[in-house]
Amino acid sequence: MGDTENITLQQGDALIVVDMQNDFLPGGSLAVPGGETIIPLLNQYMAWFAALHLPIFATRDWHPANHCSFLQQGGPWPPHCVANSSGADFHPALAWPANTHIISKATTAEKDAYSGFEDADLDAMLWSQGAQRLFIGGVATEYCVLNAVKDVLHKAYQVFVLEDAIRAINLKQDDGLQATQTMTELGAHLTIYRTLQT
Ligand code: VGL
Ligand code: ZN
Repeated sequence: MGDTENITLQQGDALIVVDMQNDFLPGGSLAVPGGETIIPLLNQYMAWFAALHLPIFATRDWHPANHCSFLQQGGPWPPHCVANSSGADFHPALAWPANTHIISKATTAEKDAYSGFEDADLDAMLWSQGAQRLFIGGVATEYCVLNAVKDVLHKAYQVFVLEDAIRAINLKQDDGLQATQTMTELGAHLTIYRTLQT
């Protein structure tokens, strides 16, 4: 499990919740098994960051109906998260604090983007909020979470992966575990709710 030292939340910390949309959750077209089980804990993380006036960002996959990652266009995935469809909506059980910033990604047909940083918006917003340490949870561990973590490490943020609030698709059995290992090898810290403090 995660690093055992406690982490004190402070100014400059930001929370990023990755792709908690209906299509990525059980019942959706590209469901992450057990993805809905992390919702209560994500709500707790969000409430805590909001209470400390720390910024919260939600990324969402937001594809046109003819997106290049869809099977009919020769891509690897069934259609998912088509902009303005119910599958693209955030799961209704998520309790977003009032000023959550929403970042849409992979919004054009020709280009896929597993990370909310490829379209630059998220980086600019984090920068303007003075963010230095990013706490990242959501789905899917080995796609969007992994790629978001890689991107932010390149940009010299410190990264804390919320190990108890991520879930993997696991097309291959160990994809999620391997992604978690890769993230730590690249310099991300693993953390769990219990180790955070104020
Ligand atoms: C994702 C597959 C396709 C993700 C997005 O958010 O992890 N996975 N598009
Ligand atoms: Zn997608």
